[in-house]
Amino acid sequence: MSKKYKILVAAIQMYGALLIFCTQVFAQNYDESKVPAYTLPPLFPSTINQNEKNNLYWERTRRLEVLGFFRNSVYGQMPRTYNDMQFAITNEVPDAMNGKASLKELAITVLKSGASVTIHLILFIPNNRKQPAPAFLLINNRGANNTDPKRIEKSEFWPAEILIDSGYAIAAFHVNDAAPDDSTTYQNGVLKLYPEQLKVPNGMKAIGAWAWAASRVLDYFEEQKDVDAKRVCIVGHSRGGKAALWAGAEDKRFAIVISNCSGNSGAALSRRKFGETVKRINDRFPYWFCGNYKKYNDNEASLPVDQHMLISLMAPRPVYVTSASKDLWADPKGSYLSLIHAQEAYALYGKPSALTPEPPAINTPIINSYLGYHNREGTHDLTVYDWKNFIQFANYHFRKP
Ligand code: GTR
Repeated sequence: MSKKYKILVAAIQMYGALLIFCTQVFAQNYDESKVPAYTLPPLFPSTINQNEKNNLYWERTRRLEVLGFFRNSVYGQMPRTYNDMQFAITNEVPDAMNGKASLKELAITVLKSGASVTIHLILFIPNNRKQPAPAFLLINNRGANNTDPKRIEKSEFWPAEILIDSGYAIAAFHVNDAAPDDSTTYQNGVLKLYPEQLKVPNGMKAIGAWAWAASRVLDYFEEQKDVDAKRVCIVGHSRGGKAALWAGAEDKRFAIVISNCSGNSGAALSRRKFGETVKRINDRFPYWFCGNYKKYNDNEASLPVDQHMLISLMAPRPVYVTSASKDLWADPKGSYLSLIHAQEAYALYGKPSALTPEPPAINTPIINSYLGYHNREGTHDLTVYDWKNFIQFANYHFRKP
């Protein structure tokens, strides 16, 4: 091949790659007037009698059906069997944070059929307490430096001191322990216990594994006396926020569910196709959701669910959703609309919501409500502003002064 010809081929290849990149980056819609007309799947099918639309029917029948749709079409199955689980304390500091907190670092190891997975937990518990402390558990999808147990590095992503000063225990584990956040290695975690999941189109993938791990931390909380396992708030940001919602849907023991900037396949309605879409997320992160989810690429209207139904699965437990004003990729309006449409499920339990028909102004949180929300000024992140509102929300629901 001549040199000139090689240069020409390379140039054509580069041009092609640039074209694909541009169509991907600029193809998404950020224009509200271009949101397509859509019909959301109803909470109850139209065949249901009016007098069956109650919380008993929801709880015993319809909720399970909706949960099944999410398992089969979006997040995959949530296997529950294992042979053994072991909790080993690997480090303990009774007078951390100038004596305000006790630090416990733990290895939670789950064993099944000769395979094992270990989730490392970092936990600070307030020392000034008369009873087991309510807690926040973060699914950490960013660097481990954000949850520094030595507190040399203090990150807004996990402002542990603020939580301790507010009377809460604060815990975190890293997603990579449960499923490395990588398309080639995500199997090297929880899925070692459940390799059969990799062979089926509705099998668990990374987000399912992260949610699974959050439940094992809750198993640990149920075994000890420092943290009140009945008052645990599960928190996640972005991809971690998607996992937090899925954990809350699968595991009713999470008392409060908090999704920060979770966007597409998290809190935002998929059918709006605003910002990130189902196709974009599946193309870029094929290992997050089950194989079947790819059937809905550019085909959201066929999904048996939309994300308001994921929020509905939490009812009657409190849910707090956030957006950031400049994070249009995660569709702030679509996230708020999910909450609005989930109100129907909360109404079945007589749980009021203080949501206004239109999204609230930037930096105007809705706290005193079973469905809470704020749209923070700024970009895609988890900040002290967000955490302070989570604390207010938990204080309100746990009736703390
Ligand atoms: C983006 C992805 C989002 C969100 C985000 C994050 O690249 O498109 O769905 O999960 O990453 O986790 O920060």
